[in-house]
Amino acid sequence: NFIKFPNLKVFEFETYMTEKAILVNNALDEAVPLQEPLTIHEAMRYSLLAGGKRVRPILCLAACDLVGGKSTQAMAMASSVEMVHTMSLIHDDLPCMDNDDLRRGKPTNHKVYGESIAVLAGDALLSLAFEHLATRTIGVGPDRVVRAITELASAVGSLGLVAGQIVDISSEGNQEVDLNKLEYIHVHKTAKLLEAAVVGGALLGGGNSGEVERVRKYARSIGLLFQVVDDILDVTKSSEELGKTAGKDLLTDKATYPKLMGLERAKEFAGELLVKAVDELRFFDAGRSAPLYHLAHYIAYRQN
Ligand code: GRG
Repeated sequence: NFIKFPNLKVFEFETYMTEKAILVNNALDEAVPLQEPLTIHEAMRYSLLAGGKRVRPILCLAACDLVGGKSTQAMAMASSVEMVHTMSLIHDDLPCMDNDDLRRGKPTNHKVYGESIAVLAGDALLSLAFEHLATRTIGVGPDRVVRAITELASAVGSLGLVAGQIVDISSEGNQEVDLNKLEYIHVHKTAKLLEAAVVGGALLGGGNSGEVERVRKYARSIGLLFQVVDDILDVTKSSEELGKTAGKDLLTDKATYPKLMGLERAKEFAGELLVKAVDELRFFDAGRSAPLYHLAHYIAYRQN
């Protein structure tokens, strides 16, 4: 629980995560009240409040704190990023995409509400995310709010999440996926939104352009790290479950880091990305950067 940071201050990471997750959950609960038309708001709340690690909103709040801002300044952005993340999960689970029955340990949105409502719940969350960021951000000038909106929009659109998803879909069953293409998919599907969360938090917290660009680099490394670790967990978890040396990753067509570079090299690559990310933090006050330092380690060493 207690990890020492260079200035010898003790930072209690689990408490930090729990406290921030509670703040985020309360903000999300308030942002999407149960109102008429009931079914759509129920469906939006079902997926939004279904748990989840809340990594993106917590990164957003931590980046705001890093540059000396108050958490309240970035709370609307933190909620908006989680709304976008949740809508992408709802749509990703649809029969026309991954056709998944379970998400966050519960039946997927379309399994409970049907496909039409699941599509609309995703659309409504995406729209609300931008309205919420534009109208509910407090204590920040309009120029910075517009820049945060721009970061989020570009992370989501046809050069962001959507780009990653389309390249992923069109690569299915394709044996030719190489490391460059795999990196493209992960950067767009995963890293872009993490980047928007961190950069948005720093912008709304009052960070200067040097600080914002440093946290952008930090975010790019942890975004890719998140996915490399996901791929490694896919192999190691399923190996444990199957009691075999090769996990499900090695049995399917899907391109992953362990498959393309070998498990050991993938672990080394994850280590390199972690070092690269935390290196960007040495320019900041050690106390203030402790949350982002520990979040990078959490992403690297998480078990789910
Ligand atoms: C954004 C307009 C728009 C459309 C969506 C479906 C789609 C296009 C994109 C798919 C994006 C996707 C599902 C990426 C995977 C991201 C990812 C790593 C999910 C898992 O994140 P965690 O582990 O999950 O943070 P929890 O449940 O903890 O939040």
